[in-house]
Amino acid sequence: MKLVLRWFPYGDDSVSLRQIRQIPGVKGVATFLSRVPVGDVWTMDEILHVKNMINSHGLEMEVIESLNIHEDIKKGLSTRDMYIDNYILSMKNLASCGVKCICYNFMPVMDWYRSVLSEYLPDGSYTMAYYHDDAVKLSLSNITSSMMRGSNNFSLPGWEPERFAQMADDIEYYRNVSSSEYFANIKYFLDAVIPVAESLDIDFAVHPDDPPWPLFHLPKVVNCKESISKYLDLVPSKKNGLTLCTGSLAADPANDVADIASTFAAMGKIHFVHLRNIKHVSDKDFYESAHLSSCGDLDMAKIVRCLYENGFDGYIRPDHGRMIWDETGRPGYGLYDRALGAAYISGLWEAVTKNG
Ligand code: CS2
Ligand code: MN
Repeated sequence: MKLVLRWFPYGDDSVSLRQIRQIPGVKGVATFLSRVPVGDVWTMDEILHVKNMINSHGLEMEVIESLNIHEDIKKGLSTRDMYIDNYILSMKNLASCGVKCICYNFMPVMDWYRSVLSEYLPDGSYTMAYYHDDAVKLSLSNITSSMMRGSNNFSLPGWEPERFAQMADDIEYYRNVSSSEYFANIKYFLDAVIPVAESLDIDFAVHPDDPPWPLFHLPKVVNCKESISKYLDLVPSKKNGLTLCTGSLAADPANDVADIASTFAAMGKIHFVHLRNIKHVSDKDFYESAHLSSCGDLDMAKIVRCLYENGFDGYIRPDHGRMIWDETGRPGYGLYDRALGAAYISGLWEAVTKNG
């Protein structure tokens, strides 16, 4: 297991590489080239620029989160072949720079969504939360403006303001796309990229839908054990794997995350883990708690044990943290609570490896 932290380059992070280097146990960062427009090739120059910066702080750049997929690929438009060619070139360049794992998602139009980006908790911290009734009654423009307002002037992955103009049309477009058509578009993409991942020895790790139920009637892709299997079976290969995001999957109380961890780790299909905890206030309402089992609904020790006992040997990162100790920054991505999460994960891992 290798512990990493998510980090955003180009000055778009309140947390520095120097600070990350000082978190015990953290070996590297998961990062991405946010200034390359989605669909363009990640050139060697640009990758090396970021990699050298990371390496010069004694950290590794073995995980990319995310190499995002152009909407034309998701929609299955005729332009998709060009974007897939670009994607493959980016993969090749990343592999030559030592990248071993690519996290991505296939969610249409938007990445994750929370209805509250800064909710006050009784212990005086602030966290992100999701209230389903609010989420479904808001218009898209209410949602985009609340994401903008809550962003603290940092880019929120998947919610880059330049995408807002297109979002309404895209949502309309998907009204006529069935789930099976959408999965055919996924398969078309995976058929092209997985053989390349095999030849480059790069692990490909799809991130689950977050939240795991439809908003704006958009197709859902990876939101439960069955849909994970369906996705991974589209192109059977060790390289076609999963980012096990515990908080995303656990938002649906029907999902048994420990069982999902055991099942797919045993198949060698979990390449990357986002280990975070959430606390439900009702079936579809929750807030993001501190990482400890005692703070949320997830049995984090059990999940770690399931991963370990089933041979998991990939990357783990703490996921969203709360804002504590008066820190300000990108929602979910401050230093302190994620550092506590990292220390906790290291402790769980040491315990399980030493005690079996
Ligand atoms: C992340 C996702 O912040 C988050 O919620 O887990 O944005 C994740 O990076 C993407 O879905 C992966 O493509
Ligand atoms: Mn995640």
